[in-house]
Amino acid sequence: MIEKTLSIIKPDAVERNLEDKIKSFFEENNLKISNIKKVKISKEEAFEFYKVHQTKPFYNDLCNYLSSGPIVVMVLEGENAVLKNRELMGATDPKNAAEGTLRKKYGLSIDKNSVHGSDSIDNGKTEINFFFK
Ligand code: IDP
Ligand code: MG
Repeated sequence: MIEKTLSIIKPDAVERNLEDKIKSFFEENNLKISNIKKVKISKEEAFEFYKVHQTKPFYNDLCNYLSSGPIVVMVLEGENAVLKNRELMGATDPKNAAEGTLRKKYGLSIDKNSVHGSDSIDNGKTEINFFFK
């Protein structure tokens, strides 16, 4: 099934100029970038975006981090895009990410793990709508 999912290139990766490499990696793996923009969000917006994590001990740091610098938000489209993107990203903690995944290649730590990806079709819709109204 052709799906859409939201991908974010997080501040650590934008700062290291990894934008083009990450975009090419998605395209080489048959995920089309159908919408893209670079933005800087406020801490309040980060709180809203990550509200599913509001009870977690790392919520405040996570929201500080996502709002700390420019990010690139993208809609990825393709066959099984949600799961495909999760596979290309790798595990949340780069230490556990499989060889060849984005987080293995570029992630610095569990918080500076370079990319975000929606974890379900429904959350993908909500997240796409958050950035591309
Ligand atoms: P995901 O990004 O792989 O979907 P989630 O569990 O949804 O992982 O967590 C969202 C983000 O919160 C992660 O990408 C990571 O940056 C951060 N995070 C998750 N778990 C921890 C933790 O235990 N300590 C610090 N940051 C965390
Ligand atoms: Mg998640």
